[in-house]
Amino acid sequence: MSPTITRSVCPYDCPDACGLLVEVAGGRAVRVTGDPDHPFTRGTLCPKMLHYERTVHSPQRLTTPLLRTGAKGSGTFRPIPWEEAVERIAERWRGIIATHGAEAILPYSYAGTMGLVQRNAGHPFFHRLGASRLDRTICSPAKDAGWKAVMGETPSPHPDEVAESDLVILWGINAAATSIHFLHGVREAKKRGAAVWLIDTYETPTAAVADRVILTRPGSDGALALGMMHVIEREGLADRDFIERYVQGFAEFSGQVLSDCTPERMGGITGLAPAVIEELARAYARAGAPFIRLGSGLSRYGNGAMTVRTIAALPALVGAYGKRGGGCFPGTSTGPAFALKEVTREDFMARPSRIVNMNRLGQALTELADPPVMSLYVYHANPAAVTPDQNAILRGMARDDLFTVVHERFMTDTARYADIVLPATSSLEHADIYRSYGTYCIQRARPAIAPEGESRSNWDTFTLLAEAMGFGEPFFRQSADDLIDRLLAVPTAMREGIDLASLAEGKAVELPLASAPRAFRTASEKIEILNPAEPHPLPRYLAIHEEKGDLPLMLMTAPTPYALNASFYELEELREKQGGMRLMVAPAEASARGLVDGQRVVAFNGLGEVDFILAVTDRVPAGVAVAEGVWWIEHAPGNRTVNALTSQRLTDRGNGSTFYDTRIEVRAAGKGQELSPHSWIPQHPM
Ligand SMILES: Nc1nc2c(c(=O)[nH]1)N[C@H]1C(S)=C(S)[C@@H](COP(=O)(O)OP(=O)(O)OC[C@H]3O[C@@H](n4cnc5c(=O)[nH]c(N)nc54)[C@H](O)[C@@H]3O)O[C@H]1N2
Ligand SMILES: Nc1nc2c(c(=O)[nH]1)N[C@H]1C(S)=C(S)[C@@H](COP(=O)(O)OP(=O)(O)OC[C@H]3O[C@@H](n4cnc5c(=O)[nH]c(N)nc54)[C@H](O)[C@@H]3O)O[C@H]1N2
Ligand code: SF4
Ligand SMILES: [Mo]
Repeated sequence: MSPTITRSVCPYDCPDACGLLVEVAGGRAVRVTGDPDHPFTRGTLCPKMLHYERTVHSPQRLTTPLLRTGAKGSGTFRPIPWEEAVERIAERWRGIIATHGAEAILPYSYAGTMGLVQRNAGHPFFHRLGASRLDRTICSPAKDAGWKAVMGETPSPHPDEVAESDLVILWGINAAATSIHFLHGVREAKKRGAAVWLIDTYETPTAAVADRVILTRPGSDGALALGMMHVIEREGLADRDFIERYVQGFAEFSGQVLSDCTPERMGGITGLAPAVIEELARAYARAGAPFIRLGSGLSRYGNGAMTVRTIAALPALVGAYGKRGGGCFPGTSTGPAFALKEVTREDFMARPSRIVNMNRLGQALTELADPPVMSLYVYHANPAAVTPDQNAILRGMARDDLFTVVHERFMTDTARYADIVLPATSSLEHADIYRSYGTYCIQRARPAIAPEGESRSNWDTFTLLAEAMGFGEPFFRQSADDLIDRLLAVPTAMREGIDLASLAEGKAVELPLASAPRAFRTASEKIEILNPAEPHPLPRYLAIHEEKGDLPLMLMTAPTPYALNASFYELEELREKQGGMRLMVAPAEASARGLVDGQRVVAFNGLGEVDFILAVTDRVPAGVAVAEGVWWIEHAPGNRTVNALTSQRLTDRGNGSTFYDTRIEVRAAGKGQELSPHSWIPQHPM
């Protein structure tokens, strides 16, 4: 029988949201390719998704519910039927609610799947239950806060507009890993003669497309932008006319802040020579349409929101926000395209319940009182791997009195600590509707194949749990497709005029770009360099948390091209491409410690110790160490992974994570200190 082809969408937390073509034969996905009709991704896929069918039909997929039979974390379970699993969960929850109240139950979810219905499927259920709410701030809320302080709700340009720029700055973004399709427009710009700069803390694979690689000290990019703006102003290169018409507070900024931000002072903070800052400022100001593609890494510091805010001011000085091909692109805000409250149903809450910051899960599980967290329900997230302060989380998850349910596709580090594991469908096995944070496309996906084994989607699992908890609302008896239809039935300004027939066929459809150029959607209708609503009304340099830390290396917990957060570690070929769980350092840092390439080392700080394989490379400057990827413990050299080194401290604004604001020291893994990969004994902090 010849294969049938179904359109689908890449469900992962990636700005590109690729269109997929899925070949199905005999009920199995046999090949997955890029959809050439997708307006932004144009038929190419990244290395992670070239064999999505191997993830979907992996022999490691969970196919039945499991009940824990051994110690927590041991990974010993026995299969049980769904009815029994659901009944056990409902019974435990009833008991916990009777003793501690419903806020003793904490849901934990993030972005294993980005589809609007499956991603948010638990919200109505937990709102109805009265459970604690989760503040989902692990990714980039500081970036959003910093951007909004200057630009409000001003939409970003179309990502392909970068092709019309003559100076592209990839600022704190490893696009070769995290947004490969954006590089299409960058290459087009290069063909037309544009220069490309990369500003990062080490030489990432994205350096291959850059003409110029500028390495700043971690967390210091705000100072670089301030130094550039000082030079632009001092040398009369600012666009006075644009500033007068479209910018609020430039005179105050120039007088109170910029005057002190000499290249010498800012060079001291960034580690760049003053002459380099001057050169960058002149080239930036002289470009016809400079385009900044802003990543999120630089916002994951104690000063992250302020850094983004400062960078967002730079294009205003030279009028780049008014030019086609110019300005700044932090991502797209396509949230208003759908009335998501139809899915999340906050109105199901009898009263507003407690909010727990997801970055502080370790604290929540070990320290929270009134009530303590007595049950954790994790779905499409892997907090034991991806969330800061792994030791605190594992200590919490090892609590015998904590009732943990994990809904997963694989036996992750988190699932190993569950009392009950529920098997989840992959995106090819359930329906959803997708938007994107790097494009203006939306797309509806229908299941291409039947669920593997007894796996169920997030939505279908919450309908079962709702029934078991006796929730009578008809809302909980709908199918995922009913809910998608409902989302599409509620009109929004952003979706006005879209091609509904193509959407129904499963094709990617672009939202029309709502705003005319130079409509700045802020309170003042101007670019707000001065924002009186902010605690600091003007941008300025703020220090990072670890500025005065006593350990010598700043740890970059960066993305790898061959995994996505802690996803894709089921595929051996991708693990091999990463070359194992490595820590990269400069030759001088290795030799100062008597360490050599390929050796097993221990990275440590006050929070934990993690074994890595050392990679000595001059792509990393002195003072920095780089750990790409968030490995599963079962594939790590030791018994912890990178987030045993990261802290629960938050960003200046937005309550975000501060993964990169981390200091470590490194030593050789000594005899007797070798950690066995399967010793699942939770450590106590040193
Ligand atoms: N292959 C792959 N793709 C991914 C992911 C992945 O893990 N792997 N993750 C997905 C997710 S969840 C997200 S949020 C997105 C974006 O994920 P992000 O983590 O925002 O990744 P990038 O935007 O590429 O930015 C990270 C870059 O910032 C750099 N950086 C860190 N600190 C600084 C600094 O102080 N200054 C400067 N200039 N640079 C700094 C890091 O070295 C790194 O190269 O990518 C998504 N796509
Ligand atoms: N050291 C370090 N840590 C990081 C980062 C980093 O760059 N460095 N990045 C951070 C960032 S930006 C983010 S956004 C977070 C991401 O954190 P998470 O969203 O928790 O990360 P993922 O690894 O993508 O884990 C998602 C899990 O969802 C499962 N899953 C996929 N689809 C479904 C489904 O339909 N249903 C269910 N029930 N499960 C499903 C997958 O099997 C996977 O194990 O990680 C953060 N952690
Ligand atoms: S992870 Fe990103 S680049 Fe790769 S297929 Fe998915 S959407 Fe496309
Ligand atoms: Mo993220």
